[in-house]
Amino acid sequence: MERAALENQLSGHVGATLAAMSLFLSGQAGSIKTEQPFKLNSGPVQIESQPVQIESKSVQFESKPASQFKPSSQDSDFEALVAAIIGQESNGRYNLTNPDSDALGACQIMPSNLPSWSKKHVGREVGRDEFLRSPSLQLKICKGQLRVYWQREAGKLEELRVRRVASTWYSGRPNLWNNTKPQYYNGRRYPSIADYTKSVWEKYQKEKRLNDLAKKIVTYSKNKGYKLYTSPGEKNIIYIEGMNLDGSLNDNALNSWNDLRIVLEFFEGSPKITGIWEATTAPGKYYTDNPMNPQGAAIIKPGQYWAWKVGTHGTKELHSGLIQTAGKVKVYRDKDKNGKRTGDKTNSGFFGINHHWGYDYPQRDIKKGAAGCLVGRTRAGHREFMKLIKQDPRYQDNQDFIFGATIIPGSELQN
Ligand SMILES: [Ca+2]
Ligand SMILES: [Ca+2]
Repeated sequence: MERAALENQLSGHVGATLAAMSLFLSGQAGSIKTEQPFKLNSGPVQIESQPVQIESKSVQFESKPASQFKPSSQDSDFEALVAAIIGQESNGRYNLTNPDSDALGACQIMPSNLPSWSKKHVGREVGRDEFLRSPSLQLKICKGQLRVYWQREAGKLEELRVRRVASTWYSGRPNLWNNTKPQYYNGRRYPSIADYTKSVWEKYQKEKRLNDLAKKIVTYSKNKGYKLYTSPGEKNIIYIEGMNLDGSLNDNALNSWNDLRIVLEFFEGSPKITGIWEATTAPGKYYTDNPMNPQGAAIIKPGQYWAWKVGTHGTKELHSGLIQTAGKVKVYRDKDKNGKRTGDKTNSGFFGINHHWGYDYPQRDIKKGAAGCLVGRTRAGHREFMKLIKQDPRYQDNQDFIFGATIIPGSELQN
């Protein structure tokens, strides 16, 4: 029934994914003088609205149960640095080349460094074309070299360490990490070193917050007896209620896109958030006040359900979504129209509780964008979500694959 409610009003704002939130700050002309010729090592900053790309999808990992995952914090800090550099340099585009410098790949390595760095980190010289074709080679070489710089800065305060490594990556010189002089290459302006290292530091912190959130989801799921799939490429779909994109809690008020839609995957046994978007698990005010069902608007009960297949959602603005055709879900009926579950009756069944998009409605107004479904705010974000989950090998093997989703109250996750 609720699916009929998702008639679409067009409007509004372009969505902000987490990636888009960390837009690079452009540089201000500064007064510090660079004493040696500037050795630009990297390409332009790529700004795209995409889920955070953390690791190459083409790297093959062994699958391990979540319970065996115990990384040292040291390693996870280094992994966050690598992800931050890749995010800064290319936003995860392994085939990228820079038109000014010919910097190569996801980490934007200079071609002049490739022979020696590849020999050092993979034991042989790797050519330009092979390098660009192989994300796993790129990662080995990039991580090998970054680890040299990372270890060189060991013992420094975290921010200084990260920014000195970033400065070395960008300019060849750690001491210039706070240099605000604008940089040029082939007449084109690039960020100052200070802006570059600041942006890498911000990405690094965001990466660590997401990794912390991923670990909390794993711990919570284990405690609840929820299933998480850990084999390569398998996607776990999670909704967290009352949580912002930076992992902080909000008041989960009625009629705001104040929940998260997350895709969580495992790499080498380690949980990673590979997609995160604004969402709602609750109906907006319109359908709370004007429910499709006389017993009240549906608010899905937190839990884990196996209920969805890929299909088409909507009546006017048809789009690919996850459609509740494969299993029952339990919902509260918000008969008292207060947007809260407390005291409401529950029922279980097929209610058309689909995963669809929210027509780019403003962050603080759900309008008619949600009537009880699991809704990602923006069209673009929803397309990214669908593209990502369709890469799940189980779906690739079987288009009738049944997707699960777990709905978690954010306040429980933080405990
Ligand atoms: Ca909410
Ligand atoms: Ca209620």
